[in-house]
Amino acid sequence: MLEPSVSTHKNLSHSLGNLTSFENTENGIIGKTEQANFKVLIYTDNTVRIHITFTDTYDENPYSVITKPEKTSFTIDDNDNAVIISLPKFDLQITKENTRFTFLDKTGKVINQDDPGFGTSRIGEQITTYKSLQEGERFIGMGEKTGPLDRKGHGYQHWNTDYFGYPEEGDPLYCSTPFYIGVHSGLSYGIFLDNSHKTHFNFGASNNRFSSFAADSGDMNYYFIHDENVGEIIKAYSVLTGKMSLPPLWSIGYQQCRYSYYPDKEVTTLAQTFRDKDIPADVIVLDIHYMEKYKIFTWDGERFPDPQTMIKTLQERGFHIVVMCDPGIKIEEGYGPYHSGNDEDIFVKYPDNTPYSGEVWPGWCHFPDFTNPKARTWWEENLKVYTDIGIDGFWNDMNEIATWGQMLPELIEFDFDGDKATARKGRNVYGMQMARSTYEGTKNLMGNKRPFNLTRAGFSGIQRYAAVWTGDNVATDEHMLLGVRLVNSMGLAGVPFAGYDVGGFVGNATEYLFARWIQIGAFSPFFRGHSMINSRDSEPWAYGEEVEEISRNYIKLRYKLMPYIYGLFKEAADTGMPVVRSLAIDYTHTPLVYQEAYQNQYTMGDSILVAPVESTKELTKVFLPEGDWYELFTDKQYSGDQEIVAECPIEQLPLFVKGSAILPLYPDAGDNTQEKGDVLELHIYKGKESNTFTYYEDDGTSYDYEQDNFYERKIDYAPEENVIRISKINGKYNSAISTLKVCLHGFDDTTYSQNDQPVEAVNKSYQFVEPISNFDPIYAAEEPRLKIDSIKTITCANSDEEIIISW
Ligand code: NBV
Repeated sequence: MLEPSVSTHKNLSHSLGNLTSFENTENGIIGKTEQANFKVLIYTDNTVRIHITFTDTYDENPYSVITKPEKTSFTIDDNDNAVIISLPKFDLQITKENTRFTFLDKTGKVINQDDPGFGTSRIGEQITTYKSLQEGERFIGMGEKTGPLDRKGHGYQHWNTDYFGYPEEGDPLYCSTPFYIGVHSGLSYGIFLDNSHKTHFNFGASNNRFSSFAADSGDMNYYFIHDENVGEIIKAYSVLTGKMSLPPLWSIGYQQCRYSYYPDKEVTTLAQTFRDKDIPADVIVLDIHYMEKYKIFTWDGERFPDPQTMIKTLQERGFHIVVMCDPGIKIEEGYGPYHSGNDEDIFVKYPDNTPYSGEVWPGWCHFPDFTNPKARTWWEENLKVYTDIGIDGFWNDMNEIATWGQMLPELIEFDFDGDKATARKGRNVYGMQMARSTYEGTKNLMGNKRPFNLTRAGFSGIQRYAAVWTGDNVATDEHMLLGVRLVNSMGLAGVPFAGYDVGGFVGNATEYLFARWIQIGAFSPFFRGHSMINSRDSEPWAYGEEVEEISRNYIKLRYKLMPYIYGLFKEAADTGMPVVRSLAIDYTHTPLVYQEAYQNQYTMGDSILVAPVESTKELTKVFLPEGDWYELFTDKQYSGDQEIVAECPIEQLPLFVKGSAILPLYPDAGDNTQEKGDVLELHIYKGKESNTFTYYEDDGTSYDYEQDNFYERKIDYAPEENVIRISKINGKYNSAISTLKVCLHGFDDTTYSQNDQPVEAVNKSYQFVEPISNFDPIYAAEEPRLKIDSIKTITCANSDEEIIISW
């Protein structure tokens, strides 16, 4: 084999060359190589930024990273061969020959290192960093990317793209988050390439030597994160790019959408049908047909003569309305936003200063330049037509920018907050800046109310402004499972609030496909049924009685679990930890997690394991990772670290609860998220590890929680002490919960006490879901299958005092 040597060819690829000088700065070093300039900036104990330019200036993306380097203790050692920067969590070694970067853990193990032959180099304007593949290395994350959980052997691009009915390996899709996590030898690290140009990632695809990341232009500007585990890496990335703000509670209830519900009568009837059929729901979404000829900020006067009254009626029935807001502004004499947009000069332009026109739903349109602060203010002013009549949910579609022909000219120019950029740099952040304008604008307009915002396109940091859904999926089993992977992958990339079109957007779902999708969707952060124009009806009752019962059961289960789910959203808002977690987060170094058969499994929080399965299967293999597990519906116990065969007839999604789990639940949840009842059940599953969960409640709609107006109780389960502690109340919100029921799963028959007084632990059977009608006569005489024979229930008044249950 030829020994690697540094390329000396002219005009082919150019590498950094030797390190020629460097100096210490407050936050790291700045240095020069024979070919380039670079900076190393230490952000926190676990995060360092490497910024390399082949020019004399540094190119920045002002939109993603919201933090500055913190005061962190580090040392710099300059020896003959290398500069070594030691951070609390890892060391960075920069060789003087060829300027190669190697990251080592505190025991000296290589976490990540430049390919010795290539390091960082450029081909023309394109700049790439090559990393040696490590033994057994896997790659996860990258957000909305198709393909397997372990991305080893695959390559991807980030270039926001409208991809109708994308195939199973289709790439790139709508939303770009150039952040991945590498794992090997018991170690994990994250790399975020902070460059909004088109980027390319290669995880050992068509080569067995390197992984690489490249940008078509701009600088090599990446953040390297290393910490104990994947969760800490996601949190560190969320420190850099920001966290989602706590969404309104109603937005995590069930949302019903289609392209499109109209006229108003259909919308109100739809809402009433949910109530009549006793299927909880919080939201109805209005797609493009509510507008007059698809013109944003207008209403079709025939279909919706009096939107204000319609919205009021729906609100009285406990519904919120989300409206579609596309970016295209129709070029039409007499259309207000077209004139005001022109007058205020806020449209995206060609270099000759004429506005760019692209064709989309309303016809030929101009597009607000959301990277211009003036355009953001203009957008906010226009959104007032919605907020004035009580609309509190918004949906940003087509913001890649999608236009007929799908060839957004690269020469169009964006303001880029005063630092002009062409579409080559601006395209990937356009959707995110639209989401920002919508979120910040409606937040200002709505006073103390939290808006909900959903977007299709986005870039790293999008979580600060919107939930993201996976666009135009297809009604097939494969797409259902792909959607799960996409959402899990978005969780790995700092976007906790994500979901897919339940039932599939393109095509027609079969009865059982819809049933399965609703079951899985009930365990997705964003939960919305949606389908394409001219497809079959796709509401929970549109697929026959059996599927209607299944849908009701699982939607109700979601509402019962709302205190658990809302608690996870609060955690996500506080830390960036995703609501749904690929098993690769908590069981990173367990190879079975990455196997094709198990790669779609995930946990909601860390306690409920969901095993998504096709609609056609009645039995499926499930991998239970280490720990003790209970089947949710029956309490059947399993020890972990084993593959099992689980039953999954159509009414049953395989769901498991981890030993030591604490699940708060509203047994009397009603029509929507406002109706919680006054009982809180705390389901505790006997296990070996101690565990804590914080029950969190607030008014669900306002920002008062920022002023302590919340209700919080910490629940601790300490098996080694035989005790469950429910802390005193924290916060000043007045909860309507008057009764606490502690429901013990797998606990022994023994004497239980509450605050040292003996207390009765009543044995009861329990059902998480209603038995479905007997569609099959064979089961006619049978007891419900999905039933727990006995749990022990201790009922306590919800007093302010600490409650201690012991045995
Ligand atoms: O607004 C219509 C649709 C919408 O229903 C869908 O969810 C988006 O992804 N939209 C795309 C535009 C056209 C789709 C063919």
